[in-house]
Amino acid sequence: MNALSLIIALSLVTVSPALAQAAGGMAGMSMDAAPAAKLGEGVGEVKAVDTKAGRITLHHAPVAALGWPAMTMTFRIDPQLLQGIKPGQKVKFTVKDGEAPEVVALAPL
Ligand SMILES: [Cu+2]
Repeated sequence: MNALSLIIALSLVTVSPALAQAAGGMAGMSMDAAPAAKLGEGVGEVKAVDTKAGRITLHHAPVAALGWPAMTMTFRIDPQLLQGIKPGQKVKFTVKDGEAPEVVALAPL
């Protein structure tokens, strides 16, 4: 290998990661333009259900994916998910974060 081909080989090695980073940055920008709703999974105890209003109050354990500590809070929920759900039950749930967080999946433990 002569000196010129060594330089070409080295520059290929160093350019490739830079191209990969540029592609990653562009993907990140498109995410910012249309942010996806953040989902988190948790477990908790049902404190209250309001089928008419489509609300559930849960005392939930920390939700790591959303950075939430343990707390009691009321969520929006599709009333269909509340069938058979009663206060005192332990449940696992998936919540969609936002201005009014919504439980989008719910199952007894
Ligand atoms: Cu909470």
